[in-house]
Amino acid sequence: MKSIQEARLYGIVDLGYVTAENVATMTDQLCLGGVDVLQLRAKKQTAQEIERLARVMLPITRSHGVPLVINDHLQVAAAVGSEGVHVGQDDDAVARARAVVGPECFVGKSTHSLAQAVAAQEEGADYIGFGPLYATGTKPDYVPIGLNDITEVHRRVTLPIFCIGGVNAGRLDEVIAAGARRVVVVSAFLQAADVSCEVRALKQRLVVA
Ligand code: TZP
Ligand code: MG
Repeated sequence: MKSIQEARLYGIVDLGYVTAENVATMTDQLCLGGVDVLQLRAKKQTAQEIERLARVMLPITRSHGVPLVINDHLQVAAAVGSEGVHVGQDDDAVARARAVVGPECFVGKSTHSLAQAVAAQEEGADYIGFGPLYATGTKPDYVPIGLNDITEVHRRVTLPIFCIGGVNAGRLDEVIAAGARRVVVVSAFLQAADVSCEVRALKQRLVVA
């Protein structure tokens, strides 16, 4: 199983783009392409349905050695024994998440500013998401933070930092040039004509960077 510390490319199976019927195929394609970690993000589904989908994904992610992260739902993460759980600024605190999911499960946190990134590290998160860098339909209500703080966040935060929000193949070079070492890609992968090909191509450019 890959660790979150060594991960560079983070994919998300977001039910805003993927139907429940396609979750297994999409999971397999993303893992085949080479994502290092994969999240299940389902904003409109019930906890029961999310647990069902997580149980569909887990045998696939595990067969590829890819850790599965459950977004928002601590109880689901605990019930299925996922490798990770992810909380946002308005969700449970990291300590609360850890109390529910146990010591084996890593905890990630979304951050939208330098101050939030530093606070997440102090709170004890295992990794952070940092963004949205660009405006994105996947998280439409957020003001993009741009690329200017990427270098500084890497100075102040020693945790793995996954830059997120509007990242795609066309923007990867400028995101890396701004100081990013790890990225999350959602819609650009889920909407690709050939998902595993898109992942593989982007991963190659990230790994050498
Ligand atoms: N958090 C910050 S931006 C974002 C999340 C979940 C969405 C990223 O999706 P995309 O499609 O890669 O812009
Ligand atoms: Mg959340």
